[in-house]
Amino acid sequence: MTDPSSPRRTALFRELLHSPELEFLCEAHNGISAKIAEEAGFKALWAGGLCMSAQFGVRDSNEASWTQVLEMLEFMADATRLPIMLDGDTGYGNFNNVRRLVRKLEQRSIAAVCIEDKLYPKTNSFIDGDKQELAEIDEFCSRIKAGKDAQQDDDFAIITRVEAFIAGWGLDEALKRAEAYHAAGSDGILIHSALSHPAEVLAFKKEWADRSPVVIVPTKYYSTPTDVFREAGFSLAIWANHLLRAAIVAMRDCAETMHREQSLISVEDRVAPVKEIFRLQGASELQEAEERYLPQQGDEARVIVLAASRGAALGELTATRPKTMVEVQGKPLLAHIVSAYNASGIKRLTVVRGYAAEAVDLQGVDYVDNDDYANTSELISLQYALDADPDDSRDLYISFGDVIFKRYILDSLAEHEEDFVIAVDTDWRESVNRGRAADYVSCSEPYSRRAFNSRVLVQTAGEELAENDIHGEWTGVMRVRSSALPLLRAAVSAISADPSNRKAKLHQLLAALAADGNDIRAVYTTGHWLDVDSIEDVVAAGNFS
Ligand code: SPV
Ligand code: MG
Repeated sequence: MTDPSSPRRTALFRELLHSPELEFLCEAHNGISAKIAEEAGFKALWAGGLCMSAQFGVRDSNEASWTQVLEMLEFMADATRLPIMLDGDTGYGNFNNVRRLVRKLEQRSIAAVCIEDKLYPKTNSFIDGDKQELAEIDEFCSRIKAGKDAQQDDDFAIITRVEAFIAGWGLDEALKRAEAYHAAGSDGILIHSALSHPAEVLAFKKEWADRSPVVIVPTKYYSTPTDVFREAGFSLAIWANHLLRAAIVAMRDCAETMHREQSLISVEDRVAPVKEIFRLQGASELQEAEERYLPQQGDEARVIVLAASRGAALGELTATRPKTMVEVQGKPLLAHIVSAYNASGIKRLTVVRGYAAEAVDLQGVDYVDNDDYANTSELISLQYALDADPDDSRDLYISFGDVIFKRYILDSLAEHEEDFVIAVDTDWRESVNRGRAADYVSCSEPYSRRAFNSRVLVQTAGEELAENDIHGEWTGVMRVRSSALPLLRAAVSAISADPSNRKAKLHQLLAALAADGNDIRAVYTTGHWLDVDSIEDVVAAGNFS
């Protein structure tokens, strides 16, 4: 959106055009080059046809459509506050195309357009210029008149480019044309020359005097001292293609070096730091906007991972490290757990360590130590973590340090609104058959296709439930709404207050919460998680995918 406090770009451009000083326009061909030219101090930009088409990788022969050019201009206008003059080639057609072009340029805050007296499709003036056909004077004047009639903003400028010298005609033809264009309403004349000295443009300026501002493009007569242009009284000089030419040299050098050396070592210091790209893009503004518009960190969930136990059944594997650091598929269980949460966008994890705490050293997570791990169990570890962080502003996930799971389990817990949500595996019989300790749950209804859609609540939980009452096995992943965290803290404290509960497990907490009438939503899943209690489990985890 245009900042109403900033001056209109059309007015700025008109000021430059009529300023008594020689002013300069720098070529730009996309958003970032426009920004770079602005930061260098230029007061206006030239969106040149040569460079705009070249950056698309096509020829300066109207191969890029005018709407493709328009789209790029929009990026350029957004990237800077500078007035931009479009090199509008021949106006992309006749009077009708010019008036539509002018309307579209004004809609995109472009300050001026330059049109040249040739025919569509045009050819660059430096390619066989003397073979190029000029437009009929009257027909070209109709383009100028239609463009001027179309503009809504009185300050929008139409500069007309006289190609008489380029096409091999002399000064008289140039002057005749300039006179006609001036009479048709042109705001200034761009007099172009392909000579390596400024004789043609100086001769024109001398005769033209100050009938209207005169613009030059000294690409070919670059060695002329700028004071010569000043003294002659030119209005604007356009450095028409130099940013692109600079970029070509730099890009080629970089590409060739990387290809040759198969390494970045020698290019790193010769290229802009990535941070510089961010700055030019205005990345910091987006960060500020995110703070203003997006829910803040406080809304993001956090995780407590209970990882204090050794897992003695794993024998040698846990001689010097706890179960959570046993490796499966090349990394510790804990790293799998952290990855699953991170992949769901949850970055704040607190890991409760106990046995061989020093061996639990993953980066990027916080640690709380349960030094009494030998005499306590899951519930007391949870209490340590809750006590260490009184912040109840985010939802909480509780996870066992020896349970790995597919990320979708987290996503399915997040879908439900209840204060407590747990994932319950319907494939529980295997655990019963193998006689292993598991957190069984009894629910308001067993798993069925119908239960998939209904609100299944946990009625109780325990390791010793009667087989008839079991509907599933808790996977060890639980979600607690932030609003229910005070309730969770109270339930944990109530259980731990009884010294006989030092070894309480979390199924006891689930049972107590359910018994108190709290809704614990059970989300049925089948498989896709694994707890590691034995050597066979470690082997099975190797195939977990
Ligand atoms: C351009 O920059 O596209 C121009 C100037 O029109 S010139 O290439 O010299 O024709
Ligand atoms: Mg051009």
